[in-house]
Parts: sequence; C-alpha cells; structure tokens
Amino acid sequence: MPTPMEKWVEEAAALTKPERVQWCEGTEGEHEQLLKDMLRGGNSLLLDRKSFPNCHLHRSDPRDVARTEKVTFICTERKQDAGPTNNWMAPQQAKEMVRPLLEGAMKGRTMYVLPYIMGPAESPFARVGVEVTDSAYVAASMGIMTRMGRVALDRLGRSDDFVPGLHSNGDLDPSHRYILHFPEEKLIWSVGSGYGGNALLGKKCFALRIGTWMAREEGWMAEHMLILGLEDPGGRVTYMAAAFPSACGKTNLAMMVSALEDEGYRVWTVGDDIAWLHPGPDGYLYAVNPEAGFFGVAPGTNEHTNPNVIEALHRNTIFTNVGLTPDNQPWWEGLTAQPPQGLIDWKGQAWLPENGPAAHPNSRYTVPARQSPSISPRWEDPAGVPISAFIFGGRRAKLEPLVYEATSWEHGVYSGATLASETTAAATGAVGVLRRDPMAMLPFCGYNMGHYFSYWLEMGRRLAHPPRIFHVNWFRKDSEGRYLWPGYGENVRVLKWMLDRISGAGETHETPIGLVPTPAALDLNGLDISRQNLEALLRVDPADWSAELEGVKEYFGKFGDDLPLELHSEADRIGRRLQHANVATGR
Ligand code: SAT
Ligand code: MN
Repeated sequence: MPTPMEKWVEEAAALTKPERVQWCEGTEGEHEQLLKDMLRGGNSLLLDRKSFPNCHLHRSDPRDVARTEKVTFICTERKQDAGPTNNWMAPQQAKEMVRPLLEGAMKGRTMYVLPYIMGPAESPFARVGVEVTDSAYVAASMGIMTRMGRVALDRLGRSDDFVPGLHSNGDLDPSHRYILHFPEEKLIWSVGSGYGGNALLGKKCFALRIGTWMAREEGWMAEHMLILGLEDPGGRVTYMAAAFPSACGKTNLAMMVSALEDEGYRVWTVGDDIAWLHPGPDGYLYAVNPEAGFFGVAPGTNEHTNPNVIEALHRNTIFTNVGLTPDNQPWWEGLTAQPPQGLIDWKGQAWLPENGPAAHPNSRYTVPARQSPSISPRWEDPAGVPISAFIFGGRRAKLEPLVYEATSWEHGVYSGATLASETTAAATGAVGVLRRDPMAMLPFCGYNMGHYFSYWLEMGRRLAHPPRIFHVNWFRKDSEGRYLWPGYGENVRVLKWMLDRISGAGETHETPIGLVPTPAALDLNGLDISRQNLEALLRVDPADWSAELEGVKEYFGKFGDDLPLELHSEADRIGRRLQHANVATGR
C-alpha cells in the first residue's frame, strides 16, 4: 500500500507528466548531484573553488526576480475568510484555471520529490511538507533551507499530516504565473516562477500562509519574525523576536556583531525570517525557527553591515542574481567601496553602469544557518526559546521615533497592526512607496487579517507572561535626507534598553504614542552622535501623528466588522492623548 505522501506524489506526476521522478534522500552526494543538474540547466555556474568552495551562482529569468503578490492567491470557500488584504479565488475556480498550466508541465523534465521538515527535526513543533518541483535550483535550495529527505520521511511514516506543494517553473512567462494556497486542505500550487518565496514552498507559502491558518486552528502563532538572543555581561541570554517587512534588515539584525561587545553584550542568531511560537506550560511564548538556512538580500551586505554572514557565505552557498568578477567571485553593490574592473552583471552581460546595478537589488544568498559564527547554541532546541520581547519595525524616513514601548499588549497589537513601511525590491512593484504592512505580514497572512488581529489579542489574554512589545525605526532621516541613526551593530544599544525595560529598569518618557527612552537611558558609549540628532531621533510630533492617525482610521475602515473593537479603542485613546499634546504645544 502506498503511503498518503506517495499517493499524492503519484497524482502530481500523473498531472505534470515528468520524464522521471527522483525521490530525494538528503545525502551530501545527492546535494552535489542536484547542483550538477542545476549547472546543466545552463543558467548557473560554479564560483572560484579556492575562495568560494562549493559555491554557485544562479541567474534566474530576468522577468522572475522577486515575489509577485498580484498573482498570489488565498483560495478559501468563502471570500470573507481570505479577507480584504488577500487576493482571493474559490478553490475549484482556481484549480480549473491553473490546472491547464500544470498539465504536462514537466514533460521531458525530472520531477524532484522533496520531503522536508520545517522546524528542528526532533521538535514537537516541527511539521512535515513535501514539495515536488521540476527545478534543480529549487531542489538544491530547499536542501539548504529545510531539513530535507529521509529525516522527513522517517518523521512522517504513514501519516497524512503533511503539507503538499506542487511547483513547476512552467514556461516562466509572467502571464502564466500563479501562487495558490488552499488553506482548508493545506495544499500549495505554484507555477511560472522559479524564484524565492514563489518557489521554495516551505518558506512563505507553508511556514507563513498555510502556517498562520494551522496556528489559529491549533493555538500557536506563525510570524514573519527573526529570533535573536541578547547575552548580557552576566552571561544571561534574553530572546527577542522581530517583525520587519522583507528587505528591511532582519538578517542583519539577527546576525549582528554588537557594538557593545566590549561591555559584554552579544547577539546570538536563532532565525532570520520566520518564527513559529507556542505557548509553554509556564505561560511564556516559545519560538522555533522553522528554517535551516538564510535566504538573505545580498546588496548592502559587507564586512561592516554583517560580518557574520560574510564569513558564512564563503562556502556551500548559492548566490542568485548577483554580479560576477573576472576571477569568478560574486559581487554586489555595497560589498566593496569600488566595483572591480571587468564585472559581469546579474543577467550575464558585461556590466555597464548605465544599465543599472551589477547585482539585482533583490539578489540573494542561500546559506546553511549553521555556518554563521553567530548561530545560537539553542537554535535547534526542540522546545524553542522563551520570547521576552516582540519588536515591530518598518522603514520610515519621517515620523516614527527610533524606538518606543507599547503600554499594554493591546497597544502593542495596535502598533503592529498599523505598521507601515516604504516598499523595497523584495516584491515586484514600485520601490519607496509607503504602505501599511501589519506585523510585516501583509503578503503572508493566510486568512482574514481582521481575524488575525483578534487572534493576536486573544493570545495576549492566554499568556501569563506575554512578550513586551516595542516598535523601532532605524531609517529616520534628517531634512537633508541623511540617516539619523548609524544602524547595524549600533542597533544593540536599542536592544540593551529593551533588556533594561524587561528587567524593570530603563528610563522612559511618556508620549501619546508610547514610552520613548530618555536620551540618558540609551547607552551611547563610544558612539559619535550629536545631541541634536538624538533628539530628532526620539521626537514624537503630535501634529504629524494626528495626520498618521487619520491614515490609520482610513486603513482600519477596510476591515469593516472584522476589525476587533479593541483596535478602534486604541486609536481613540491615542487620538485623545494627541489632542491634549496638540493643545499643550499650542497647535
Ligand atoms: O522571496 S522571499 O519571500 O523568500 C524573501 C522575502 O521577500 O522575504
Ligand atoms: Mn521575509
């Protein structure tokens, strides 16, 4: 008797008609073979063996370089269950429309069967998925990003508790591209893209879109959050999880080399993108990183911004859409001050600056997490790590102070629900436009976001020790457009203040929007920052915030009756406080 997984794979093969089917075991030899298949595909090359052993460069189709949110759908029976922020199609309609694109899509190709685990293999919180794909690049990448192969089959046995994902590159024509999620049957179909979150189905499709649905059914949380441990001079480690929209520095924050290392503050990486969080018997929330690798943004990464990852990605790394130096090393904007002579650009052409950057702005590295010098000794702890703080952050040139603390769980949920950020190259579309991105989950919540806010509020009630909630903005600029805060390793100064708050210290100044540190409460030892810039960083302008509140209310209107009343009350409360402040400042 075939297992439920074997049965599903047979059906997928009957639909897509591959020439051959390869079940992946997850061995090292097999990983080498997948990389060779990738090289034979023609859009990949081996990098310099000496300086980058076992590293590859892959060039995706130039029309396929980022997640495509317009063609990403949540397919539920009722439209209301997908909510106002998701694209929706009824499941049957979606399948009828997309099935013809999958019929025979793997003719003449190999179908790789990738059984995988999201989460530490021994963890009770880990879950099994299976992806079938006709892309060797996807297969090799899934081998880095997940625990793939025999280990997943052994965990699953004959159970039907797995999330199937059918992926085909199709013809890569953007008009034939669909990323479909069927949360009611926990199924994923993806066709027409071989890139990132569109194609590595364990990541955004399973761990977040299907994951949020499962989490609500089962009483846990799936969030777009990095997980880090901050060690203090006494050797005690406090864990924090932080949500930022894609390409806003999650990987760099999670892997930071602390500017306060001499004082004994050190950052340990548990995860850089996704957190699965479960309430523990002690009333704390415990986080595991479902992934096994980092799929990080390359441009801007260098010895200063992320030395840990620079060290990590000198071996066993797949680079996607970066530039190439004449001696076969990867290169991207920001890696070195000056671009080397004789660069090849991400499309494989001699680089001409007038044609744009050498590396695509959303070019990436895919590297095993264990290779980072900052990897936490507890990153695969089956029980997870207890979370003391949630941090929300976006990219805001104006308005948002460097950091503030929410005054209650409800206020914290409000600050997450109203998160806004200037868009980046991680998704197709205009860059630098302000958009609301609640909890950095706008593209990743698999159900009605109004219900998701309610679920957050409910979790707070359920936890005896909910994490404190903070909001940060590393990206505030002065009137000349210069960043006010140096960021990167210096961000530890803000984390240290949070640590003080968690332990009951840390001076604050109460503002209408929350608790901002007093300038003296931040450890600025050894940092050259003017008093004026510091004040500008921490400023909460009541008039600007009143305008922001109008935008928030308009946004909330989108959710109608699905928006929990508590969030309206929070908005009203902040509105009243702003009014007082406006009166006080005479506006
Ligand atoms: O393309 S991914 O979704 O994997 C990366 C990101 O946008 O966060
Ligand atoms: Mn992400």
